[in-house]
Amino acid sequence: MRLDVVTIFPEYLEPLNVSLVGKARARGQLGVHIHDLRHWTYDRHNTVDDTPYGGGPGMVMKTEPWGEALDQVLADGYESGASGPVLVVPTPSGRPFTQELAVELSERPWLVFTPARYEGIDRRVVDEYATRIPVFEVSIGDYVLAGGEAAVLVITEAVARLLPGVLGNAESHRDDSFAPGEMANLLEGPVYTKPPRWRGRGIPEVLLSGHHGRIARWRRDEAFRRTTLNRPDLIERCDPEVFDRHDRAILAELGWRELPDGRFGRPGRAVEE
Ligand code: JCK
Repeated sequence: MRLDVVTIFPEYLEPLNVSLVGKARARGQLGVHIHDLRHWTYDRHNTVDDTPYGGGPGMVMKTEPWGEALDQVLADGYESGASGPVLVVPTPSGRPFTQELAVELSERPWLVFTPARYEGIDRRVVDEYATRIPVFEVSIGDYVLAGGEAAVLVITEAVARLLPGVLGNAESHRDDSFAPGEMANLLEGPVYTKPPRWRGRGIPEVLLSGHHGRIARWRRDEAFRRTTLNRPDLIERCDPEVFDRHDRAILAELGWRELPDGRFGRPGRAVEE
């Protein structure tokens, strides 16, 4: 996989040299190319921003540097044998970045990221490249960042760990929470390792029991407890087919009830209709 990143803060992308992404690069599974957007400015002040049409606060990134940068990045990539580029544009108004989208991006051979600053990029840039290649405008969450670079690091890490051979063990992400698929999307329960006693705190007895069936059941119960507490939306969204008898008993115990449509909800909370 090839990654290109065009940014006014190349040093912000330094973390791509370490850890998981760095290892994928070292193995030759990933080629990362960072570009300074100001390289494609020609005035004395290397200007990349200007005032917004229509007025309002802040500045907007200009079309010309982005256009020249992306034309050259795409031309150089094709020149060196890459193909099938997609443009990934972090923006607070993008579609949510999910594990499903991480999987989709991990199947692409070439990702070009355009992390912006200020109030974002002149709309015409995205519209122009969308006529040539697939464009994904994505948001990593419902909070406001100062720019798109941190989003590129987040997306890149989520994508890189899905590349074959990047995680030592191919099974490691099979039952990730949020993984698309038929399994219930539950949060993980707690995990423990040695020592068996730490500051007076032990390990849940069942984990030392050697009863694999009981351990699996306990883990699933803990996952339910945590999910109901932290992410009730995941339970509500679940296809109830995935709940077995014991799941249903636990949900009932935790105050959840089967709704007329078969999904689960909690009485006293707003439900559609
Ligand atoms: C890219 C510039 C800063 C700040 C206008 C937005 C109401 C516009 C992101 N999950 C995410 N949060 N923020 C970003 C993100 C922020 C960016 C850029 C991504 C480029 N900024 C900025 C404020 C505004 N407000 C909400 C109005 C841009 C992602 N991915």
